[in-house]
Amino acid sequence: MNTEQLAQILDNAALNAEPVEQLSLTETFDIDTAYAIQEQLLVCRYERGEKFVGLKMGFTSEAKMKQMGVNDLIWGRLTDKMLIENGGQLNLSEFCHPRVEPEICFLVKKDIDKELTLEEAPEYIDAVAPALEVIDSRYKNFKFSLEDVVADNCSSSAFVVGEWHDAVADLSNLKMELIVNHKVVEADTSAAILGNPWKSVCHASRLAAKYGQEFPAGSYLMAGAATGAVFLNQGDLVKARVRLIGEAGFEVI
Ligand code: OOG
Ligand code: MG
Repeated sequence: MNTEQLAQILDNAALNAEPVEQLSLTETFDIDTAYAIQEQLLVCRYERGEKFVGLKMGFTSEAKMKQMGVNDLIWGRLTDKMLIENGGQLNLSEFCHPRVEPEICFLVKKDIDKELTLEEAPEYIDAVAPALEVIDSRYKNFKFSLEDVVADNCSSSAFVVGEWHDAVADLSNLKMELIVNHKVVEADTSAAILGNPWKSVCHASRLAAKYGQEFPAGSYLMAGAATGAVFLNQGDLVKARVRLIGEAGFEVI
């Protein structure tokens, strides 16, 4: 099958909220082909009127790599349809088997068109916010190879961003908690994200440049989860709490 056909399978799985077999069980494809499938998958969304709003990094923490059995950084694209307003609702029936994880989100201040160093990164970022990412693998049993998950837009499905704060703060060691129904279910510090979430901005800039993805002012960057992800259930009240920068949350209906 060609990349368009493979993307179509994943797009249908997302639209129908019905997971499919891993592509890698029947197809052999490398990581660059996986990114080509991802790009094609986004074309399907853009054709339905969705708009690109940013990037997300994945497997930036040991906890996530261990949980999912993979060992490399990945990146995906976010659209306006994936954004749930802070305090809003997520409709469980629109997802296959969603999980949630606590993150930090950056807001891009000026177009990023090259690989940024850690020193340059703050110049390109306007603000940071606590955030939650909802990941929903389109593969049965949430099981995939690195190529599979990249083709599936890195399980991107929804995200929530809290209040923006000046991006001046040292983000390298902030306590991060995932709270479900008023109970802390996962916790770590922001150091779990590559030792320092600002490094996520550098990697995102490198990968966007490498794959020719525009990364304009006003884009979001989800830096990657600090902890493992947990499955969502109907009625859950979910919150991310990040020291100094506050909370973001939603309700599962
Ligand atoms: C892939 C997405 C990983 C993160 O923050 O590490 C990710 C997955 O776990 O399904 O978003
Ligand atoms: Mg994530």
